[in-house]
Amino acid sequence: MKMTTVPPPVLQAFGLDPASSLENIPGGHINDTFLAAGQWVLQRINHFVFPHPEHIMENMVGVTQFLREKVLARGGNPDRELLQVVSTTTGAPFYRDEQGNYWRCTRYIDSAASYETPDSPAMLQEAGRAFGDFQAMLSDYPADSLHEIIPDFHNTPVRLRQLEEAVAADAKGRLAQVQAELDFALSRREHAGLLTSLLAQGKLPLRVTHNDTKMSNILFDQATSQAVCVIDLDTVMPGLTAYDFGDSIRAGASTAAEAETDLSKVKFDLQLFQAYTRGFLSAAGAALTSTELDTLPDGAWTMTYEVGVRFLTDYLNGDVYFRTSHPQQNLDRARNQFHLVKQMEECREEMGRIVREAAGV
Ligand code: GN1
Ligand code: MG
Repeated sequence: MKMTTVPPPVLQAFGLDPASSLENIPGGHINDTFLAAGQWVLQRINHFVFPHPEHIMENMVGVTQFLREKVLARGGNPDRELLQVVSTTTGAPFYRDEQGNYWRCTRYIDSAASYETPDSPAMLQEAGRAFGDFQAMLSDYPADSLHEIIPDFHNTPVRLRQLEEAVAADAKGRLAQVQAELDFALSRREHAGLLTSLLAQGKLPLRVTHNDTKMSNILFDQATSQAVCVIDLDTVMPGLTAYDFGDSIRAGASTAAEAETDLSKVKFDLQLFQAYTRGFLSAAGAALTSTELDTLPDGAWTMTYEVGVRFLTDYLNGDVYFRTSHPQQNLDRARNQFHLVKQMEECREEMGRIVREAAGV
């Protein structure tokens, strides 16, 4: 259930005045986020989705400390360029309240904002640079020390099996309404396993990736329009470059947000694709293998298809995972994503050409 406020003991646990001003920060489908006293971001970690919030926080502390050294070494400002985990008064990275809810606190980064969709290709190129840089900086992070926060998070064939389980159960009697979307998803089964099978065959390297690289997980400096900070480190885990690249494309190279229900406004935009690709490869490209480069367009297709499958699954299950604000929202989201998938299929070759040109190969 969505929390509408922060209980005073939570504020006290982080050494904050229990009478601090509180503002809800909207966005995100999973956690509840608040700004306290204009300077602290308090988040309730959804522990239905994340069964081990303590593992998230261990990963987050490890990754931010590691990145801090890197940012300092290149003369950057870690207080602005990185999330900073604030400990409780007893030195813990999270607090568990009397109801069993897990809370964390980070410092608020001011004069910066996040966006659902880019205002311009240049903005998306900046987002690409920032996510590429994030991946490049973590290239020598000890991946074995990371907890796998959600097993099979981007294992698309597993996501498809979960959809089939939801179909078999039809817990809310919604199956009859989703036949077209279901046919769409199942008819693409073969392609769904492309990345996982290349990984299993040892043809793609496992890297430390962010795994939720949507446009809104970047803060842009309001004065300079530069991407200052990558946020939402909940799903930093070993993964494929194509996941991070692809998830950004699905969310950034569309002319409309994921919440748009008028599909005539939802267009996959190759100019935006090119902008993101240029930004991402300018920061991460040097390290990528040629197979990784070849699979970047497949990453875009796979991540868009996968989240569509997840929305559809959740619709059938009765909206138990993603927060919704209207009854058919998960079905609407699935339609929006499948609409993009279809368009991506029509420009697979052009996407490949753009990647090769941006990589200079
Ligand atoms: C969820 O909560 P949020 O919005 O950061 C989801 C992502 C999806 C995204 C779709 C842990 O992210 O995987 O791509 O919604 N996060 C989790 O908008 O499932
Ligand atoms: Mg997230």
